[in-house]
Amino acid sequence: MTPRTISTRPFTDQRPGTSGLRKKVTRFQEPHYLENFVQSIFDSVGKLQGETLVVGGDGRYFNREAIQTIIRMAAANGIGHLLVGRAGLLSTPAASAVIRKHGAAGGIILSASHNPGGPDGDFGIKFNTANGGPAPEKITEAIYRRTLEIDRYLTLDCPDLPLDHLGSHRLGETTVEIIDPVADYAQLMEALFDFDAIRELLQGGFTLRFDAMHAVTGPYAHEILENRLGAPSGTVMNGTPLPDFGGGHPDPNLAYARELVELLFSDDGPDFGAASDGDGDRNMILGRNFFVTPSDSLALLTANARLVPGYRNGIAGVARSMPTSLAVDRVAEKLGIECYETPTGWKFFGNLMDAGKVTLCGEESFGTGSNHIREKDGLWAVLFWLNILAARRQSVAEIVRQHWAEYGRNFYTRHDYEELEMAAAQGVMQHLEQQFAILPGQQFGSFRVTSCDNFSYTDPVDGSVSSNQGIRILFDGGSRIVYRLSGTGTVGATLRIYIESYEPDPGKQLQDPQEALAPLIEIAGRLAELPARTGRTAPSVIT
Ligand code: VG1
Ligand code: CO
Repeated sequence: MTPRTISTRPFTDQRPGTSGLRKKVTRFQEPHYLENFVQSIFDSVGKLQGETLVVGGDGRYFNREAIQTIIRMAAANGIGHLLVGRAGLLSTPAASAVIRKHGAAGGIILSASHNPGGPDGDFGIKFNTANGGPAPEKITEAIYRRTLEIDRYLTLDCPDLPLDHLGSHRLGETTVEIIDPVADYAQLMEALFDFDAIRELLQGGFTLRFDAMHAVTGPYAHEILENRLGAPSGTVMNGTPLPDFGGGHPDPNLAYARELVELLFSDDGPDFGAASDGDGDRNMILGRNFFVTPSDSLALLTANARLVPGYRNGIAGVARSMPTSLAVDRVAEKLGIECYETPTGWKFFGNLMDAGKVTLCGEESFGTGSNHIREKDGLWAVLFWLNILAARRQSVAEIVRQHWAEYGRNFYTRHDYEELEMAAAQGVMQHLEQQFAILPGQQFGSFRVTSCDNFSYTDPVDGSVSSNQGIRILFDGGSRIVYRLSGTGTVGATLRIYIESYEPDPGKQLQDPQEALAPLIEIAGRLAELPARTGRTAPSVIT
């Protein structure tokens, strides 16, 4: 089998965003589009020849075709050993676990995460390095530069491989192994959590539902929650991965996981509910009649980590993305550990974990994880919660309220304005920056601005600098407004506004966040001149 060289020409829109390259499926289906990006990975990453590479995706439309293409190209490029998830499936956290366990040089993950799928939906591809984490900016920028000059790629002429059956195949010098996508991951979860205690909790009448949203976590949740932990069948909802996610939006939040939310907020709903996203790295945690904000969840996991076997010896430090609420900072302070503030996107946590500086990390966007892998991990967060619930035997609501009473509550909300015109969105950001000189000291109702900046991060491990990571306006008493433009959308621009205030008084902690934050929400809109600049009077999504 001799590799074939195909000539090609660059596409100019292949710069990876917050989490890989995301575009419409139709763009990826254009001749050479996927191939150019994959070859650019092989050309710029180096050291992959003869090595092991992991390949899998979230099962969305075009996943199988893309995997067959990548297998041929990987073989033509001299990759030694390919590990491919059966049916082309690997959740993002499972891919990270497999890379680490098998000492792979990296992995290619096909996913557009929570973005809708199907022929008119989105597709995505990202490269993870040998530590199992998303490639850092240095590498994604090198890949991008390569896409701008590429003039050929390598492939093989060979039939499609049977992805649905476990087994080993040989393509020239390359072996391709179709692996069970769940096994390594499930084993890792058993090593971290007290499965016996969770099993006992479930036997004692505690009820739960997990919504896989017809995305990749279905098989993982069936195996772990139902088979290994003994939850009754039916615990996992929407558990069959579908190429179009059943027409839904596989984003685990109050807006898109409606079915689950209604169940948890009904009269005789289950005690616990959770959902994950398209590629299995996000999580939403619900108690009966109770929603846990992701920022609070990170703080709670940190405060309760010693109840979990995998973290019994304590945690080295924590990290959160800049827009994530300051709730975890207060826990870190009490524990006497470091809390790092990074730009949005999991790739910024990798160095901190590799250097042993942090154990837990999280983002406000329903992402939580730890140094067990180098990606955020949806089911891991669910198991962490179940382990805490098994140890404390209190309801989710009780646990969270106690936490607020002890540490204070960070009221938090995110307002997204989707599909704005790029120029209008950039205009908002420029307008805000232009006010930096005059804002400090200004009074807005009862809020006084203390400082503002455009967040810039210097990685404490390798010294690399990432600037322009979001505008922060800080007020007296710990309130904040943060503005940033999304790096995962595929249509126009998405403006995210993150709003937060701190309430230490337990008597005032039970308000609805939208009400508690109403004055700040108003200030956020006024400062950004939203209606005039974007024509919008309300956000597209509130989380
Ligand atoms: C969003 C979230 C960010 C997350 C990223 C990838 O990015 O805000 O916190 O890391 O998605 O998550 P952005 O640039 O659109 O705000 V996933 O589950 O989509 O891989
Ligand atoms: Co995701």
